[in-house]
Amino acid sequence: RDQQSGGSSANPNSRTIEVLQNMCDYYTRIDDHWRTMAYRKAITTLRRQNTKITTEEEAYSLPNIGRRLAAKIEEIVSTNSLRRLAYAQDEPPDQALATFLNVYDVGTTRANRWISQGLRTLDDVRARADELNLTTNQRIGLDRYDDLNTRIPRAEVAALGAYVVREAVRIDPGIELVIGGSFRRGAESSGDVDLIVTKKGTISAADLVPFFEELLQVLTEKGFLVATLAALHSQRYGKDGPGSKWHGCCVLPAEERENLATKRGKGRTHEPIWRRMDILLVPETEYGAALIYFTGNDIFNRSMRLLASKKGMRLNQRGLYKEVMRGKGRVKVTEGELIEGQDEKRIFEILGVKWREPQERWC
Ligand code: DCP
Ligand code: MG
Ligand code: MN
Repeated sequence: RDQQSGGSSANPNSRTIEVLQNMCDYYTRIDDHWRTMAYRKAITTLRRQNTKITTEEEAYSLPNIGRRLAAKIEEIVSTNSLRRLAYAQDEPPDQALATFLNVYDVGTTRANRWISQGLRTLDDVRARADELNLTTNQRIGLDRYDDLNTRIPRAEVAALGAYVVREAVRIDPGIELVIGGSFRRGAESSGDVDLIVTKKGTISAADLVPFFEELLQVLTEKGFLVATLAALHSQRYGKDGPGSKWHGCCVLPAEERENLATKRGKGRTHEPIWRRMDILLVPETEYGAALIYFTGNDIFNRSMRLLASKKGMRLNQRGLYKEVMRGKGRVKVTEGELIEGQDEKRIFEILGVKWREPQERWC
């Protein structure tokens, strides 16, 4: 048709489209999905016009163009540019963005919204906390910002893990607990403590729930657990996803902090530092796959999963499966048959990957 054969430069709105596209690229960059979509739709609409759209009213009468975008179109046509764009192409203040992204439970959309609202520091956010509709977790993230952004020395990760082990075996001597994450990979310091909880004879995460609920209660009573950020969701027990995962914060008891400080040759310890802890409940049957997943790192995991899929298999935190059969339209026909879940080394073997010690899994 005309539009195709004429090429894009023949479109009477090509300059407008070009400016809008720059805006759209900018909003894509800052993860503003809502504006990205609005701009994309407006661009599509403009591409379909055979006449040049010059006024706000004209633009507004077209499908998928709102008031504000219509006004911008008029501005582009009359000035050959857009004031907003000059601002947009200045990247948002990097420092503020980085700071906000380090608040627990704050993602790029929220961080960028705060920036567009003129907020630049944590104190700006705190001052307007009431109007910002913060989640409970974001409040914790703000209140404990320094704590939660302080790395945990390896010895403290070990001490925090040992504390949980002590209480866990008191409840159930059959429980096994491993510290995963960067600690298992040998890191000198970690961002959080990742714990894998399992027990011989269990076949579902649900088997561990009664024990775990008791453990949480004890650890909370003792003042070790100080916040829950994400609890288990019973309807998702045993399913893929966060169903068997608990996220929260803990602190090392004063006594043990003294011990650590003495070992490091430092004097008295001050206030306790809140530490992030993630706990994964894993039945014995999924232990190997969970170990791989929770040891990471994330890039290593991605490459293992990619490799599995290239070999017609699927790897997730629960096991290694035969790839699902897909019928017409890529509809799943079967869930895929479990090949191996329990044994970490076997999963490497079946995938044809030379065994890598956790310390060798940095990517
Ligand atoms: N993981 C993953 N993909 C993600 C997040 C996590 O595969 N998007 C896996 C690999 C990680 C493990 O979970 O190693 C634990 O996640 P953490 O975020 O705790 O990351 P690390 O323990 O590796 O590092 P840190 O020291 O920052 O906690
Ligand atoms: Mg970790
Ligand atoms: Mn973690």
